[in-house]
Amino acid sequence: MTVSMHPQSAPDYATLFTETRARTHAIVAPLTPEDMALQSMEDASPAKWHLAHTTWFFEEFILKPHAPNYRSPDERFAFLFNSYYVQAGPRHARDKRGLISRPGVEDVLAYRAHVDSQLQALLQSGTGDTEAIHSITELGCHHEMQHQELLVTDLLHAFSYNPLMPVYRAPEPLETTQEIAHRFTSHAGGLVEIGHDGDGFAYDCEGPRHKTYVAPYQLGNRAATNRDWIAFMQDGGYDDVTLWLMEGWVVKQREGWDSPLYWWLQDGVYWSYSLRGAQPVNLDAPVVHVSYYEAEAFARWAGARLATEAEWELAARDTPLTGNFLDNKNFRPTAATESLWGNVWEWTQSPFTPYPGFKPPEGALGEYNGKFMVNQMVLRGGSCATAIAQMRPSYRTFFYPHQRWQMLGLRLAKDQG
Ligand code: AVJ
Ligand code: FE
Repeated sequence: MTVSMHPQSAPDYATLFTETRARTHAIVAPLTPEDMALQSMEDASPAKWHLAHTTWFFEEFILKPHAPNYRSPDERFAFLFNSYYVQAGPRHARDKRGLISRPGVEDVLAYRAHVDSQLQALLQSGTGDTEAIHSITELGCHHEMQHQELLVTDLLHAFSYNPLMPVYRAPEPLETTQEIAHRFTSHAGGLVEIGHDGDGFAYDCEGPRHKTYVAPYQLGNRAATNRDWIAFMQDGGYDDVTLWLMEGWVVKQREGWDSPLYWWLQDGVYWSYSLRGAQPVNLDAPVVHVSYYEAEAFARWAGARLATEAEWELAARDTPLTGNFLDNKNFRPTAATESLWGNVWEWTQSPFTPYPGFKPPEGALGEYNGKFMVNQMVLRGGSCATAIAQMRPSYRTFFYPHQRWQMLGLRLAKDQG
């Protein structure tokens, strides 16, 4: 049976905008200006930059083209806060974002307030190309939600370099959790359709909806847990070349990986660092901060494989959308459940390539997803850093196979029979 997603009435764009912007502010509320300037690597950005870039997005793609007489508080911000849109003009070096001390946090917050009031006024006025204004407002809000997730993961990465191991949110007592036995559930597959069905918001890369053949398959009832991962480690998983893709083995050797990111061994017990501080690893929580290479080796060790994105999407359509998301404010995975959703993004074996018939939109916004369709892998399901409002069965995110700083985990799959 397929649970159809609630038919969407026209969203209230002003409310979506207000709520999305407010959630971003809530995430940075506990941070100091020094926290907000840190950039720990090229893949990660300072919190201050995320605040400004998401604001630039609304300014560049809505206010400049659609608000008569709009004036930016500083025309030079476009150079600093354009991420990668070549058609939107030149931009600052991505790996040097942490060197920008000015504008300071206060100036960036003033930039946000300016764009907030101008965009609200435009929405209230009901004038201009309202169809474009509404659809790009919605895109801008979903874009900002993606950056809320990046804010969380980039902050964790930056804090992880601090020997004091800062606590972003007070730790909770270790959960007493129960192990859920791992088992496989069977799925019929068949000639099916996947991709966005046109109802409600989706990114361009989620369509066109199209037919694909899925052989009968089995899917794990839960994500791989830290307990499972320690078994893999103790069985020599990180030292057994036969389990690894050649590329993965090279990266593992070079980086000296022998456990997930943010782990260490202390008096015979594995500990990890999260935004809740340093704590012993929760054995029943999904493993997180593993690369595609590690996830793929783990699956081979377990006598299984990673799911394809079609397999994942089919199963997700029958699963109610509940789980540990950003909205739950845990900022780390909690004990695995039998939901497919939340906690950790799950690596699939599917490359991030265009669906049949995909054409990126014209203009700079066509650079949003389409130009990244090589060498990255699709992940499904959302994580403890994802706003639940972003999730739907067709949602596909993507990362490079060596990356680990996002909330990345896995679920096992198998061929039927
Ligand atoms: C889809 C998560 C890979 O991190 O660059 C943010 C999200 N796109 N701004 C990324 C995104 C434009 C994107 N990922
Ligand atoms: Fe962005």
